[in-house]
Amino acid sequence: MYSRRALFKTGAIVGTGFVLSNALGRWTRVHAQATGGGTAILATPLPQYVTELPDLLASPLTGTQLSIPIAANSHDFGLGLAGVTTTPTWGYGGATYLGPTIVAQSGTPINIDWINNLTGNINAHLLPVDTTIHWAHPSSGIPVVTHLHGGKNLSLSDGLPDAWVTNTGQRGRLAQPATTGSGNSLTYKYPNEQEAATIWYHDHALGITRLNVYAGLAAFYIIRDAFDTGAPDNPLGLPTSPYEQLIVIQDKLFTTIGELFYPASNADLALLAPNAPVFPGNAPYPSVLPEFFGNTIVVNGVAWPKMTVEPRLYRLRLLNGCDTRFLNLFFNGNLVQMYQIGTDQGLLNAPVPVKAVTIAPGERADLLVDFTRAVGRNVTLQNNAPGTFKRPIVVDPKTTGQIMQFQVGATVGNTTNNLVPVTLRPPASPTITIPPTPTQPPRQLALFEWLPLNQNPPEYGRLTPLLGTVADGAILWEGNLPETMTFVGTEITGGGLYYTENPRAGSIETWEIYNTTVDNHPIHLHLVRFQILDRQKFTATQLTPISPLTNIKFQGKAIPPAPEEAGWKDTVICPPGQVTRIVVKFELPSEETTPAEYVWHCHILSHEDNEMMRPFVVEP
Ligand SMILES: [Cu+2]
Repeated sequence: MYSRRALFKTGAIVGTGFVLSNALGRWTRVHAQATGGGTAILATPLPQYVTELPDLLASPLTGTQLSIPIAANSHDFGLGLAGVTTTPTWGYGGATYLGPTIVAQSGTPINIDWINNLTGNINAHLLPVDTTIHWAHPSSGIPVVTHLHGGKNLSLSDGLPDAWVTNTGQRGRLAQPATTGSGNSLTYKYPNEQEAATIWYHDHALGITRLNVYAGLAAFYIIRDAFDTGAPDNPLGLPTSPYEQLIVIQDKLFTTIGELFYPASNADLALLAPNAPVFPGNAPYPSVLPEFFGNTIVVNGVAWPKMTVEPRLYRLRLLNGCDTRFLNLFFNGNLVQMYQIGTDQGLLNAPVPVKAVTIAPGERADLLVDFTRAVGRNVTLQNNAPGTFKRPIVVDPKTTGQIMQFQVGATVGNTTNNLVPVTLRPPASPTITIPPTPTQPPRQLALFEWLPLNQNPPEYGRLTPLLGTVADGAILWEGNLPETMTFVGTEITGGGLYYTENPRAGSIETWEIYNTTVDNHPIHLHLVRFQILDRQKFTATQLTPISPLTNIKFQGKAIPPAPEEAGWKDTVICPPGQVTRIVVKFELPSEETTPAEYVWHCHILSHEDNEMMRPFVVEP
């Protein structure tokens, strides 16, 4: 392990007081008002419930030797704009947007060649790229790297942010050596040594993930096993295709000519919400945002789709693929009954009846949805989560409050697997017991947000979200690189502290994540699955908002997860002012050797791109 050195040079606190991140003006999404000279943002609403939901399980990739190019394309989002047929996009494997669903079998490895066919330099990106933040900084080409989110991955095949590759053959410091002629690909092996689960693959290139994903680089990876087989005779009695559907929900902004729009300046934001600047006057153009919220809901690549269903039981496997927007999903009335059957990393012990389902960016919810009583009706899946719950982001009931519509027919074509199972963990399948017993003392970590005054590379005083530890305070992502960031009276540097989290292979640790910010943050750990132990309010003393936490006092009881959250997870919502405790077993794939490097980070893409990420290393 690297030596632990004091990070902080705490100087005099300047100014008249602390600038609290919640005192910042945050932008509020309102209906767009196109102004002269700027790019016109599409005013909503667009036509809704016209285009049928694409079936992402209709033609999955099932091979074990795959070659998946990443390329520019054009896609019909079903915007219904006069004169607009398609939108410039990116996709995996020839898809016009998103990518082919990969169906893997537990225990059967898959090899994938990820080929970067994105031509041109960074100014050829579909979206404006902020090159002033800590990012991949190739000297040519567009960097991409594919991470299998939820995969028990080999470190060199994990898709770490520094493992990017460009079409011109440039490679990040953690990328594999070039294996193909032009060197524009990464050859990854996925052991699939894990239970059936709804996992997904998406771009993870350093400092540009939010834009690459927004352009289209995300898709499902479904792991099947002996229980959740995906076949009609599966021993769990779960509905199967076409009664099983994969649903990825994203929010977007479009211009009036149907192009994707991603704000990058105060002027851009003024198009959306006048008088809501978020950047200091000296911010560069383009600039990373504190958060991104769109006004158009896109499901499986279609704006507000419909799905024609039968009055029977369906399995809907949901993914929040938004940059920042949390989702709290529900049906009005009581004609439709929902049961949560699985979380990020697999099935619960038994179905849990739910009225609503909350998923943060990166999280998945596996549901059974019974349309039997809605025969002949149109029922709409709705959302009422206000931004990240703590932000003044208003949900418009007509736009971001609507997800998609299910148009329920009169007759059932097939009654197979039409009953909600009693158990999802038959005797042969290990049940989930909470919590597993830790073998190590708790690891105390913390989430921070503050305004750096300057940074090398420059940060221009923009709000910066950071990870760190209770004892050290905030630490830069890749803390041993020659970077510093000066906050009000406080400079933090790497100081050789490349990583602070060094679990031993096979150990079981409790991670206590203290959230000192005003935001909910969905925290994701690569490699592992974990369980939520509990959450508890706390107070602590800090010299500055990025300083170490002392004098921690807990308030009230520790609250265990609700039954529908008490399954295997890889991403957990950490509420502000609370410690979120998770229990993690650091189990490596059988072929992996130590030390093996991974990362943990916030899954708000605008946060992970702007420093809210840290390496962790599994040691012998
Ligand atoms: Cu965050």
